[in-house]
Amino acid sequence: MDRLKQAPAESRLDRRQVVATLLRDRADLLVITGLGAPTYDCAAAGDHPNNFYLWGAMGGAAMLGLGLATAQPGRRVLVITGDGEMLMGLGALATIGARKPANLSIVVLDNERYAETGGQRTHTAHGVDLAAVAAGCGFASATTVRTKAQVDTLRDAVHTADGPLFAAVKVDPADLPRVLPPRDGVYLASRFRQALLGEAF
Ligand SMILES: Cc1ncc(C[n+]2csc(CCOP(=O)(O)OP(=O)(O)O)c2C)c(N)n1
Ligand SMILES: [Mg+2]
Repeated sequence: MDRLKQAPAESRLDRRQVVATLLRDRADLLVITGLGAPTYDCAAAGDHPNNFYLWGAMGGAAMLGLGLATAQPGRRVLVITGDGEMLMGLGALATIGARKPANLSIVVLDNERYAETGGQRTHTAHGVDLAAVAAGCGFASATTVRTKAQVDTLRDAVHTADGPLFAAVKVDPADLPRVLPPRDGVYLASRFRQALLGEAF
């Protein structure tokens, strides 16, 4: 028996398809990505100046999203990150629950692994329920997503629903080919600021 066996294979979504769906017709959505595979997934869906990729700062993606959503209440902000990254900054969910930014969504691509560093099992492989944590922190919506239909619903909620919204999307743990967006942090920050604030920032 495969000791790494987790949920039935048919219930594990393709992370690249999930992200492509979430970013379909993205309009002026602002996107923060957690380091590693979630960054590659967003790059695979198409590099965009409204993407800010975290190449490090593990544990900081949700908090960066909170800061951005607070500074830009008129824009919708989506954080796409991994379960390992989210678990490292779990306290962010409490702060977001307390602040309740209506324009912020946190989507965790939950493969129950630290894929980037060799596939070690994370706490979610041992029963930790991230959506339950977010619900307990006071998120307006907190769900575990397992089907394509739920991903479609999530895409619309990210664009229209009152948040803060949280979703743990159960994805296949396959290690996919890397798609690397720009890696220069100064360039990425300047590009993002210019796209958001215009030439005069
Ligand atoms: C502070 C810190 N600790 C550890 C690492 C090494 N590291 C980089 S990505 C990663 C795993 C990320 O796992 P997850 O967020 O679940 O993404 P996945 O690759 O599984 O999609 C780790 C441990 C790091 N970059 N920074
Ligand atoms: Mg993971």
